[in-house]
Amino acid sequence: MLKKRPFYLLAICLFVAKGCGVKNETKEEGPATRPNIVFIMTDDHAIQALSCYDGRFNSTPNIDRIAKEGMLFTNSFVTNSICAPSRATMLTGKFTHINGQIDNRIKFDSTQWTFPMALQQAGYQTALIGKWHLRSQPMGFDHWNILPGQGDYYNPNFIDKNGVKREEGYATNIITDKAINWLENRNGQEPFCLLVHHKAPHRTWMPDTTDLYLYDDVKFQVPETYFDNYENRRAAAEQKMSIIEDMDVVYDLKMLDAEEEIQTKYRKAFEGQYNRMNEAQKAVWDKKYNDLIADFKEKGYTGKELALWKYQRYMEDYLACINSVDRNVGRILDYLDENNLTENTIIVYTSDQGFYLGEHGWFDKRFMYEESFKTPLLMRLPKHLQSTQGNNKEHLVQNIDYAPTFLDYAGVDIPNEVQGSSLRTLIENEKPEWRDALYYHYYEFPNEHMVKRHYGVRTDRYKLIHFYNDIDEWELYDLAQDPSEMNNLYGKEEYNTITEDLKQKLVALQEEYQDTDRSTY
Ligand code: SGN
Ligand code: CA
Repeated sequence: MLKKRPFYLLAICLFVAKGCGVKNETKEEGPATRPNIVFIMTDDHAIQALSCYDGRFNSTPNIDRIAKEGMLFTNSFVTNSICAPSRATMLTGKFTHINGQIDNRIKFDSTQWTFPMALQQAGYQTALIGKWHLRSQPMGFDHWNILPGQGDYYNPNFIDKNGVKREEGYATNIITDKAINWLENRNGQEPFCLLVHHKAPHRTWMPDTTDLYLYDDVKFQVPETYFDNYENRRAAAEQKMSIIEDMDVVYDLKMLDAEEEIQTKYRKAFEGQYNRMNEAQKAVWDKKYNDLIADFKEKGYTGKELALWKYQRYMEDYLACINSVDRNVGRILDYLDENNLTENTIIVYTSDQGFYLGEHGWFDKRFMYEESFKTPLLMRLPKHLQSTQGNNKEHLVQNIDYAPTFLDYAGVDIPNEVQGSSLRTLIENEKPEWRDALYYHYYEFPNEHMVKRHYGVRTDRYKLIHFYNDIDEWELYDLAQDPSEMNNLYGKEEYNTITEDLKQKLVALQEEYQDTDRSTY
């Protein structure tokens, strides 16, 4: 267990005036107003699609600014790589078997303790805008305005305390407008915590009309593992998230031809999304896609050619959605600058998990392999809280750590049940005491994409995974030698000692995180 308490005692003394938003003074730091928090989260944003992590595909100058002026966490992970479980993990600082949200199908118990609730009780103004996806009514927020379920890209419905309302425009822009509007009209006396949670760049990757032509002339580098044959990896072989096999030409890749000659399984479903657009939006959209559709029909791709065409088409739309996110993050940063808020605001950018951009031939997430186990994490602190320890943080951090970090900086006590640790420990200590291994547990099987249930452990070098339920398969990877996780070493004699060590670590983590009820796995 990590030691995470020492400075809370001091913090509690400083903030005895809990609940009435009193400003505090400390001798070392001058006026120590409690910092505001702006927590921006996107949905399915792969670290491969952020230029501060990976320069291959796109440029995200506004998001990168958070890392440039703050910190980039290069080993940031989730506990359970799927939407609702990740959101519940962040809100509670607990693994999903503890907060109950083990998959997307369950309704979140929003009466349980969450960090927004704790901040609200401590006098923070709290707001949530955008995707929620937890089914229950949000609690702990003075203001909330959310998308129903996954939400729509064009002219989306929003729900608030008064009901449902359709709003004209593009989701990423509207969510940002609403966030800025809330900032503009908030009570300027107390600190605030604002959660800006985008739908983008979630499937079906519908770009804003202004971004449609962005990648027209770009040919994206196809990942080396695109034509993976999944040798020695049964769970990987049995998934249904392959770009080649499972990505729908109409639903995912927008080949909705007016002649209705392209008939696919999900054509009707995409028609529903297309028909949300108004006539003006449709006109701009059609101008772009009609040419592509005509070309696609004429070429009549099959086999490998089709597989490669699909990859390029997917990347174009996915990255165009991210361009809108980047532009809108820029708007928030500008607002904070222009209103003298930057110097007392913690800004965090993350995603609910990572994503596959063709690695192993996939889209989607769920697996404990690196692309979906990792998630972006960028954090900019007010100057007086910034570390002198350098920009990149390489420690193994996880989304259970966000809640305790926010509370720590806000000077609010962290309940013992919280399983994560405050990142402040990493930021302020040269040699922090920190975890040397991560635990992971994914449950949503059988369901869409058919990723088997699994749990595992990852150290800075090795990863051990156990797939269970309808199979019983172990996988072991040496990430230093095989970062793409193609070579399953489990069962090889020369790795027996390493395997045994990892199994011990795994059991220790299951005990530490109280995931020992074997009847559930
Ligand atoms: C939807 C998507 C899936 C995706 C899940 C979970 N299909 O069901 O591709 O894996 O959401 O995503 S779609 O046809 O509705 O686009 S999550 O981010 O919400 O967990
Ligand atoms: Ca997601």
